[in-house]
Order: sequence, then structure tokens, then C-alpha cells
Amino acid sequence: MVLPVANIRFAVIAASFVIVACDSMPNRERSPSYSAVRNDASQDQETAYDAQTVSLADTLFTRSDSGTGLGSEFGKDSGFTDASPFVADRDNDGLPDSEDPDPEQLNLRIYEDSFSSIGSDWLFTSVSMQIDPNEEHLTVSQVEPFVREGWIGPRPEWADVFIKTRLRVTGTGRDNSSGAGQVGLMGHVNQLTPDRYLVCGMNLTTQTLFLSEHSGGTPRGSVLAEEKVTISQNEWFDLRFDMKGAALACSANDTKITASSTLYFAGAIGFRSFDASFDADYVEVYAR
Ligand SMILES: [Ca+2]
Ligand SMILES: [Ca+2]
Repeated sequence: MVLPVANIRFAVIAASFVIVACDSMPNRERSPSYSAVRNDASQDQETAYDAQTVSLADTLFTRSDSGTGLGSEFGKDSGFTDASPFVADRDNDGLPDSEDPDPEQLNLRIYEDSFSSIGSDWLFTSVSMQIDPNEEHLTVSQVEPFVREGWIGPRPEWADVFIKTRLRVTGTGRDNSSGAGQVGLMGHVNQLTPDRYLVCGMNLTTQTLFLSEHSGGTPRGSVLAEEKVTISQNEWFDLRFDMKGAALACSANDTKITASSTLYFAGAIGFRSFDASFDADYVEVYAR
């Protein structure tokens, strides 16, 4: 069969695109981040973290492919495009547009911990909270009717920040105190005992997402905002705490609450629970 000239020309042009594109891709396919992502994804529960990392690579990959019309050719060779959905990250800072507080402005990551080693950063008010390097979690493994806190020590220079983690609540108790059942992130931590910090967290006992100020007083603190959110025991969920000036936002998965506070404008991060046990898989802090 004789191909029309136009078809032959198209085939030659398409083949040259494949050659050029294949020459440009091997570095990405062999990159350390690729293998790290794969190993990590098969070994732990950091599905959100892994998905984000994969998606960042996916974004880059998809962009390099745009306009050639040969996406399906790459897809056959690519673990990225076959295995994960496209997630937009316009500023390439590792925060998908859907959760990025500044989707068109790079937010510098200033702190991260995957809890794969005990390290020296974390300070706990009780041995009930600890880092478990085998499970790669920060964890409170026993339900006790007490406040459990852990933080990384003073960070007076940390003003506007975005904090994210992935949590699962593994148990709640029967304490009748207001605030019992809370698990969450602390932000703008100035000190523990007496409490000087803000909290974004979930209370599985009341199925409530909340934002609270703490300045001594009761364990519940002063609740600034709350909303009903259904999350089950042992269900992993994404928790994000955004602080810019007096404006606060707290998200559990796709539900977000907002509030305003003028109590603290800078400080460290931490985790807190009251009459509940939990695991945290990682924590990241981005500058706003
Ligand atoms: Ca981003
Ligand atoms: Ca950003």
C-alpha cells in the first residue's frame, strides 16, 4: 500500500517528536525523587504526601508533553501518568493549587519532619506523646483524660505560616470535660504550661472541626470557630492550619473554617490531644 504524501510527512514529523522527547526524558525517569516516591508509597501511610510528590512530578511531565499530541506515547512508559491523577501546582512549590494559600506565589518550605527518626527537635510534656521511628509517626498511643502536647521549641521569627499534616485518631475516651476528644495542630506556640498558642483540630467525640485560642484557662481554650465534619476513628485525614496576620483558617480534607485572632502573631508549631490517641504521619511548614 502506498501512503499519501501528506501521511508520510506527518509520520516523519511525529517520529521526530518521539526521538526528541525521548532524548529529553531519561533524566526525569531516573531521578532520585522518582525512586524515593515509589519506595515510600509502598512502605508507609503517607498517601497524601506521596500523592503530592508524585503529582508534582506528574505536573512537570505533563507540561513537557503539552502541544506535541504524543501524550499516549509517553504514558506507556511513565509510572507517573499511569498511576496518579493530574494535580495543578502552578507555582511548583509542592503545594497543589487546591490547598496552596498563595497558588501563584512560591511558598518556601521552612520545616518538615516525616518522623522517621527521633531526632532532637521535639519536646514533649509527657512520655505519652513520642515519635515512633518504626511506624514513622508522631503518636499518642494511650487514651488518657489529660492534655498531651509536643512542640519544636521557640520560633519567634515564624510569623505568617501554613502548616499541614496527616492524622488519624485511633481512640477517644469518656472524659466529660469540655474539649475532651480533641486532636490537632498547634500554631504560633509561644510556650506550654501555661498554654500560649492557637489550635486547629478535630474533635472526634463531637465530630467537630475547630479553631481555638489558648491562654491558660481550661483545656478547651476559647473556641473561635467550629463546624461539623464526619471523620471516623482510624481514618487518615489532611489537616491544614493557615495563619496570616490575624486571619486564621483550619481545614480538614475539603472543609475549611476561618476566624480572626490577635492573641499571638508568631511562634512555633506542635501537636496536641486531650483524652484521645492519634498518629501523625508527617508535618510541613511553609512561609506565607
Ligand atoms: Ca503551589
Ligand atoms: Ca504557593
